[in-house]
Amino acid sequence: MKVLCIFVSIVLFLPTATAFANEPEDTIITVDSTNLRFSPSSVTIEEGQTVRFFWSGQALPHNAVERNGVFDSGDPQRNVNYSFTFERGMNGTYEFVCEPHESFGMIGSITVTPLPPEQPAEENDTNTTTSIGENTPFVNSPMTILAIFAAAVVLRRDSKLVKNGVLVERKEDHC
Ligand SMILES: [Cu+2]
Repeated sequence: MKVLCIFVSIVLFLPTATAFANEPEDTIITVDSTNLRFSPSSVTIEEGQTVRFFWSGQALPHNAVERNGVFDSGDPQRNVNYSFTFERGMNGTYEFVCEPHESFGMIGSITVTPLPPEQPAEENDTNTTTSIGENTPFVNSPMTILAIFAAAVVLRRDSKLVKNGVLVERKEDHC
């Protein structure tokens, strides 16, 4: 029961905690001072992250078109603010060009790395107590430590209930 309590608490806290801690800024690609290059011209992001093509007041109109049509900022313009999010499963390398200036080498690439596979909840059920300590990538997050602390509080509250012999069934409802 204790193990279940810890497990449920962590599962409830963790998704929001990690999403908050790792929430990425958009990766911005603009045009450099030569007017004929993307800057940066190659970026690496993770699945789920967003690339934003952003420039304003350019001397020349530009666009960003992925070679296979995965994204397309539209007609070349001096002011562009166009975002594209690479969803889970879209890992790979994407080459894009500025159509009017492709022949001048205005080409870029985006490498999207895969996220680790989503773990089914049952996997952790039996050895949650030991895996908390060993799972260092998660423990790094302050929010995770908070979640574990919250789990400990829940745990203490539950054992009090058991000690007093009060409403064991309500304890289960709680968890
Ligand atoms: Cu261009």
